Amino acid sequence: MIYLCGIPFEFRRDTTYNIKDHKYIMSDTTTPVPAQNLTDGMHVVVDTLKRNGVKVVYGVVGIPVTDLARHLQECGIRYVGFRHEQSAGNAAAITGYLTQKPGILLTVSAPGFLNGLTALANATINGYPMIQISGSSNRAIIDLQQGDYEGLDQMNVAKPFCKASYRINRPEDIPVGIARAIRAAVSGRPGGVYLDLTTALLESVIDQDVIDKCMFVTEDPAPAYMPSAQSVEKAMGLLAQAKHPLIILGKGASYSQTETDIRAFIEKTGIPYFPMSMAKGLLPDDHPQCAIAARSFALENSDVVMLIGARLNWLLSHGKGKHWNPNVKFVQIDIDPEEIDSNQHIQAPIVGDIASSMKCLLSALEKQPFHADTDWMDQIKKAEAPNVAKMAAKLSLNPTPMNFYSALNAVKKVMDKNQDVILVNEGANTLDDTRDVISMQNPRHRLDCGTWGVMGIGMGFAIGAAITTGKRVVCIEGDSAFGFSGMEIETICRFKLPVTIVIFNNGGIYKGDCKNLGGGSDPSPTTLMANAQYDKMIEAFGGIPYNATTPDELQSALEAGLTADRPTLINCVIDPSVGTESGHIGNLNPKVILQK
Ligand code: ADP
Ligand code: TZD
Ligand code: MG
Repeated sequence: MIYLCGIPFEFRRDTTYNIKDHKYIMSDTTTPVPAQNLTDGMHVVVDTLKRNGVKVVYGVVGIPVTDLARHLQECGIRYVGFRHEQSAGNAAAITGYLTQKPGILLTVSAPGFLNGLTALANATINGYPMIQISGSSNRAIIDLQQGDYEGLDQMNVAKPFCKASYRINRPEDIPVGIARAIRAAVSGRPGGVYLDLTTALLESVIDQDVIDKCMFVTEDPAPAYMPSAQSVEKAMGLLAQAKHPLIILGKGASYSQTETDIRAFIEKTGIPYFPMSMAKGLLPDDHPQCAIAARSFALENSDVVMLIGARLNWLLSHGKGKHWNPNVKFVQIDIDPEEIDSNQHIQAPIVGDIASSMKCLLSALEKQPFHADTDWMDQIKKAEAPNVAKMAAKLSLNPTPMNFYSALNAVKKVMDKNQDVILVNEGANTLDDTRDVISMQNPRHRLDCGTWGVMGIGMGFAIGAAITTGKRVVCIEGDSAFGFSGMEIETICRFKLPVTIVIFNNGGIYKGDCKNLGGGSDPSPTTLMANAQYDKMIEAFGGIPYNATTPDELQSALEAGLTADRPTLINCVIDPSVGTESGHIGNLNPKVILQK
């Protein structure tokens, strides 16, 4: 430090590549700059995130981002430290889904980055906006593959797994780099973005005046995308003429937070609808036009299906096959023009954001009202009746040990009285049966494995949802599914989050009573420990443990969990013999002829 006229001055340092040391280094320039006017890349990153409205960052620290996390806290951004980057990434992804703003994941270089990448890819596949910000090591050494500490060409590795992958190399590019990341994450179809911050960038020193001149906040990062008037008109014509119209709501509709207009359109047209898994609750599941209990009948018999934020992917058997009327015509509202015709010919595409599109549809309906034939709704209700009776019969049984349905019957009693609780759900049977049994009454209250059917979202989603909404969260977890993110119960306890975890412990992946076909003493590929006491795990961190072997015990443990002042974990003992291989999607397994 030097003093000129009593004012402390420092030499400004710029990032340059030093050939002798094979390193990016800070080289002193000859221009003295007042020390109070200097800043560094790390502070500029934090400042830019704050100005862009980032409230929470999820991550795991280490070289070179530990101080970055400290500065986040220092400037009032909440930092939630996890035990594994994948869970932190899942928390960021679900924050994006719930808020329409990108959730932020912070990771260290190479292995930390890769641990987070699964969550980034999952976010991209599902349309959750998030940004994975990762520290990275020395570019010169990485590019020549000379073996740096945690060296990896992260920006290029990330590219196939996200919407966009950027690296910021100069501190004056930080505002524009973060703006590009935010826009890429939330505009169009939302998704994951990777942002690479080198150590050299984080420690680069720059005049605050220079930064002030290039600093800005993104304006309207997800602009409205109006559909064309002709596309709306064509869709309305098709729907008005349909004898058996049907609306399918997907998680794009939930994401768009357009439930009021969607409900108005459904009620004014009298068209039956059903929600995809995470769209449950967008309209209450007990809505009189909800056809969820007659899903197959509705699909087989509909002549015009309108998809609102739902893709014709494997979850809808690609819009063809025995589940579909072969002559069905489609209306599809989607923000992504490339989604149209991706599986089936879409006769009436509406390319636009759902909020704008629903407004246009409602005003078209005002001008030319129509109402679906009420006989069609009656047919659906008739088709529903035997399915509802079948489910009631399943729920009424009380076997020992519990099966999925008797356990879920107990969960249902509690959830029906606590409709504002957010439900996180993963597993195979545990996923499918919970979706069928537990009705949702509020939008964005059911968070699950999504498009990939991925295991491991449980604790990350629970933490992200609890932090973002402040609401209580109940996780219904298969025993295998829980294992993927189970260590995060320490994070849940450390942050004192209102989370209750119910583990459906049937001792295995799908079921717990499978045999080793080789006859040896090793457990079978699907076997886990049926006698595992998962409840003991939460005791280690000061949470409240429960063990439930009957529906009554489960019900009272869950009720207690929902009013407890600490996180709770219920080990729910399920008969190891009752699960179905792969839950409801066993048909996707390769068909081979078993020898035994
Ligand atoms: P689900 O699994 O519930 O069927 P998908 O994730 O397959 O839902 O589909 C969601 C669709 O919604 C995606 O094709 C996506 O492009 C679209 N989408 C997401 N947000 C919007 C929005 N705001 N406006 C229009 N379409 C959207
Ligand atoms: N790994 C990842 C990341 N995702 C996956 N979907 C799987 C593996 C394969 N898998 C499923 O598709 S479901 C499942 C696995 C391992 C677990 C099912 O067992 P569970 O649930 O205990 O969670 P049930 O109730 O016993 O069926
Ligand atoms: Mg299981």
